[in-house]
Amino acid sequence: MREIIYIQLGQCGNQMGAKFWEVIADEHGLGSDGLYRGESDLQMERIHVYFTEATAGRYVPRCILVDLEPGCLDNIRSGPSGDLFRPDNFVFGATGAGNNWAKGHYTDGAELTEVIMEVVRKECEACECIQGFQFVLSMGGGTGSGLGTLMMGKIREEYPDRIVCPFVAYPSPKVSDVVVEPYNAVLAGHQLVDLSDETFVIDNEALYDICYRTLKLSNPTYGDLNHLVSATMSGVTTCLRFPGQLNADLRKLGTNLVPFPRLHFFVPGFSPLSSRGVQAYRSYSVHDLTQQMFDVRNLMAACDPRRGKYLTVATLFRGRVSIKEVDEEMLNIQNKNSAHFVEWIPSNIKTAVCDVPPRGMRMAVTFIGNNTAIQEIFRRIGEQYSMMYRRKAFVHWYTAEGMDESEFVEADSDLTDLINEYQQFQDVEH
Ligand SMILES: Nc1nc2c(ncn2[C@@H]2O[C@H](COP(=O)(O)OP(=O)(O)OP(=O)(O)O)[C@@H](O)[C@H]2O)c(=O)[nH]1
Ligand SMILES: [Mg+2]
Repeated sequence: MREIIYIQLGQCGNQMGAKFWEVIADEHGLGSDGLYRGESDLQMERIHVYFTEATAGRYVPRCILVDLEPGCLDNIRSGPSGDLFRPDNFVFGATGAGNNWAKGHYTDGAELTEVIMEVVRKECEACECIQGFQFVLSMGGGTGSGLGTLMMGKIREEYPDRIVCPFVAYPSPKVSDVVVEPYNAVLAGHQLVDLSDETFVIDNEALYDICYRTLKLSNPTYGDLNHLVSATMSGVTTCLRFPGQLNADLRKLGTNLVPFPRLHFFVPGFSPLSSRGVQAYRSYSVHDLTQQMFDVRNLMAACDPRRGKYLTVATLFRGRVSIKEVDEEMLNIQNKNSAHFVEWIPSNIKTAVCDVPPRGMRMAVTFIGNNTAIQEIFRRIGEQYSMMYRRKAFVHWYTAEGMDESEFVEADSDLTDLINEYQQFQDVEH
């Protein structure tokens, strides 16, 4: 068995994570009490990747819920899937990190790491052979980004050969108006370059635009944004959770998608898009889905792949689709857009098919792209960062937590290097 341990931190991490667990528990036939009521062997075959079998046929998410304040975890506990989680796996502090990365990383958060590691160890002891750790967090707050990246470092030390795979939400002024978010995002991003093997970049700017423009929601809530996130997260983990060959574990996914160790920031996408509580009324063909998934409007990160090049791509069709048709459509789209795929990695698009569609849909497709255009997100945040840092605005909040000011400079220059590396591979001809 190849188990995954899942750690969700901070408000955003816990809200997105809770939604993910609701969706996948349902996909695997589990009720909110963790009991199996499903109808297909496919649901059970690899259930151990994400769930531990407890007593009396109950399945429990292998999930650790962390926050530096209790409010969000209280909501989850009393919410629709609150009973699903193991009560011992809720780890929380009293006061929050106040949107300060240094508080999460160096002071208040650091005090909680041993407690969290104890829970991690207990989970690991109950596993046969863990494949890796997934993290879910926001880049813009203090807890998820600060304590989250600190925990990645601790996990790296204690489990050096396991895969670290975070899902991170980048901040957007369209969604949140906390002024220091670019600081937190750049400081955390610097850590991700080294500590993560495979990073899924979720971007609130893109989620907002999808809700506003495509789904016509004039005032999107976090519930609306997280509906898109949970559809995407359930999609990208399908290969890990259901039987199949391609990208069947985190290591294989990394081998196929990461051509250079630092360039491990993926743009996820999903099609068809639908809003919460509304099912897709249209029925889509494989052709429609293939066209849509490569469309910039279906990507969960605000960057335009037409301005960059795909290093690698993994796609996953779900539902009863004809594999022959999928192959033809994929070949077609590659031929038409060959200029957007680097020539020096032959067959850099991998496609898998899983028979089980998402709930309420006949078929759907998930997309994972490693595209050099991801640099647009780093540039956007980097510019906001530089404007403030030029005047050293708000820096004292960080140094007051014992953070050395040089870390601001290092983090920024590391991100500039990363941008340049993407650019360099974008420019390579052969
Ligand atoms: N997509 C999405 N983004 C969220 C959600 N909740 C918060 N965010 C974003 O996350 C950032 C704020 O981070 P939080 O996760 O609230 O912060 P935290 O990790 O709890 O840290 P502190 O509250 O500072 O201790 C902002 O960019 C918000 O827009 C959510 O449920 N979904
Ligand atoms: Mg918080």
